[in-house]
Parts: sequence; structure tokens; C-alpha cells
Amino acid sequence: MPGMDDLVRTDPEVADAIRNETRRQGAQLELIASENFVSEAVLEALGTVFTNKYAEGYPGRRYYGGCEYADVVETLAIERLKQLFGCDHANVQPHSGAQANTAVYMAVCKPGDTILGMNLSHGGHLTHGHPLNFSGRMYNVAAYGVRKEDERIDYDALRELAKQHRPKVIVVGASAYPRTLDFAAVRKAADDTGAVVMADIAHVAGLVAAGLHPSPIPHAEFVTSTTHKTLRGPRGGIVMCQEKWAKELDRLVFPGVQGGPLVHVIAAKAVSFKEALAPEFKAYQRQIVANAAALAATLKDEGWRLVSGGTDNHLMLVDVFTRGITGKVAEKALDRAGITVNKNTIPYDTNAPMVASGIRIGTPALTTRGMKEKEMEQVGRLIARALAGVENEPALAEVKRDVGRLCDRFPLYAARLGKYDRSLARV
Ligand code: DSN
Repeated sequence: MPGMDDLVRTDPEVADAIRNETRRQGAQLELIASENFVSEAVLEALGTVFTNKYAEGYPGRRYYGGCEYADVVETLAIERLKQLFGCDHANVQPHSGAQANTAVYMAVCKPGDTILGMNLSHGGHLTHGHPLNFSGRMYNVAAYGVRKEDERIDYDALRELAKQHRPKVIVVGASAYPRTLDFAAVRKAADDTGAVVMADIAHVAGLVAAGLHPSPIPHAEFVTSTTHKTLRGPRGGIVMCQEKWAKELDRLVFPGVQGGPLVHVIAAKAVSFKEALAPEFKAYQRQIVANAAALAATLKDEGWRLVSGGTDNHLMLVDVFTRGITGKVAEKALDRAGITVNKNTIPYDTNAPMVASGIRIGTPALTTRGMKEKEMEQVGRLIARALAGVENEPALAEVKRDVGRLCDRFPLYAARLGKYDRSLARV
């Protein structure tokens, strides 16, 4: 484990913030659906001298000398990723999911071409064509969404929109959709209209790798993801594609969209892919899904409406506005009770995005801490208690005490925190 001594000496303010953040992560119930806690091995790989290295190009074809060890880690990351998802070709250089999606759009589209993606307020993502994002500014966007009746994706409407707009790319994937995605239905719509499919599996990548969610690989020319959500790797992006697109994709990631890759992050990606190939990872993903089901059942039992009635995956959306609370107020009250979630619009929301009618809750991070169904029931009751008194500060403080007791039973980064504390104590 890297020490903090040098950092404490050089920059006590930053050291203190890192120590406090480490403590915060351990002392709160982290339920943001897109967050997770990486292993010590991943953290160790991230904080290495690979951050010093320029390695523009690809393994064996670099623009600078001295890349032999950068080649080792990038090749390991690529080969492990290919094994994990069974894809033809993998690029592990995107700095983020947004960069990964940018490279795919640029490989397939010219500015002004049409893309068809899921409406952000129905659970999509900014980079799937939101007007404020580059995707909505550079391309002509058509958007599909969920049906009002059951809040599930309307694949018939998607097919009709594809026929009407003839998009170059159909994007399937979401950041707030609690149900299984039907990649085969999207493939059919693309085949009928001559489009390319990009599946953005950032949220469900871990479930896909573990075989708990259908894989998009047989149905999509391109599959993009982040590495830091259910996949439990470092913050970053990846793209997988069919062989016929491999050269074009690599050209678009570098030099098309990015310069030098972040080799220290690629090293950490390689470590996390090795972890994801181990049998324990499947058990972890199964537990994420079981935990989400248990938490959803408790919240429903407490009288809260869940969008689409429940969850198939790692997340759920709670429609708090049906009980007179906005997502913004709910997020803030839960925060005061030591429970971290994010406000989220729900389909056909009548509130503005910064207010929102819902909160999004996910189980990947707490599952990493070792919590199981029994603890999820406790978490559900704690959430319900906090939401029952969003302005009742003594009640929120009491929930926070119980949150602290639960967190203490599942220590996080304890050795790391101890080391930081000892380092800071010497200043
Ligand atoms: N911001 C991410 C999420 O929370 O889902 C998506 O990029």
C-alpha cells in the first residue's frame, strides 16, 4: 500500500482531503448506482510511475520510445477484456465513457447525421443525444423512451422512429433504467433500416460479464462502457467492436479523439479485468442483483412507488413525488442521514431535472462492502425513516447514528485509513 508520508509533508491540505474522503466513503451508505469501491490492488496500480509515460499509439506501434512496459499492461488489458466479454476487438484507451461514445459516433457518422438514442429523462445518458451535450450539438437526434403505462422501453416505437428517421447509429443503453435491455430487438430495428448498433453498457457491464444480463456482443457493432461502475475498475472507458470496424475505431480513439493514453489507468483496468475473470466476481454480481431485489421489496413494503414496479438489475428509481417530496429534497435529507443517493428525473417527470421527482438507488458499492439481503432490508428501513421526516433534524440525526453502526460492521479501506491517520498524526 502506498504511504502518505510524502504527500503529508508536501501538501497537508490535499492529504487531509484524501483522508477525509476515505473516511466519508466508509462512514456513509453509498447507494449511487454508478459508484463502487475498487480493490487495494486496483488503487495500487493507479498510483504508479506509469502516470509519467507518454505512449501515443498502440502496443508495438508507439510514437515514443521506452514503451515496452506500457505495451505489457495495455496488451494484458486488451486480452483480458476480450476474454471477459468474448468480443473480436477491444480498445482500452478511452479516458471515459463519453470519450468512448465520441469515438464510435465519429467512426460511423459525419456531423449532421442522425443518431437515435434513449431520452435522458426516460433513463438514457447525456452522450446519447442530449441537446446540451456534444452528441446533441453535432448530430441530428431522434429519441425513444419508455411507455407511460409500464415505464418499460417501447421497442415498437423505437422501430418506427428508426424507419422514420433512418439513423446512422441506434444507441441502446441507459443510466437510470431498472429493467433488462433487449439488444436483439434493437438489432432488428437496425437491420430493418440499415443502422449500426452501439450498446452502451456502462451501468450493467459487470452483470453482462457475469452472464446475469444478456450480452450485446452478438447484436451490436460497437459496445462501449465505463470501467468504474458494476465492473469495479478504475474511472475510465472502453470500446469493443466487431473485427471489420477495428482499424477505424482505433484510428478514432487515437489520434481522432484523444492524445496520449493514461497508462496508469490502463494498468489498473488490466488488474480489474483480471479480478472480473475470477469466479468470485460472478458471486459478487449475483449478490448485487439479489441485494437490489431485497432493497426494492423493502421500499415497496414501506409504501414507496418504484418506477416500472421494481428492478431486474442493480438499480431502482423511487418516485418520491407521489408522496409529496421532490428528488432534490429527498437527496438532501438522505445525505444528512448519512445515506448517499442522487436525485433523478423519472419518465414523464413534471419537475425540472435539477428538482426531479425521483431518486436513483443502486447496490454495487454496498455489495462490495459485504452487505447482503438482511442488511438491504435494514438499509430500506433507514431510507424510509429518513424520507418520513425530511425536515425532522433530530430524526435524521438518529438515522445517521444507526447508519454509522451498520457501516462500522462493514469496514472499508480500514488499513489505508489507519495509515493516513498515522501519517497525519506526525505532522
Ligand atoms: N454519471 C453517470 C451515472 O451516474 O450514471 C453516467 O455517466
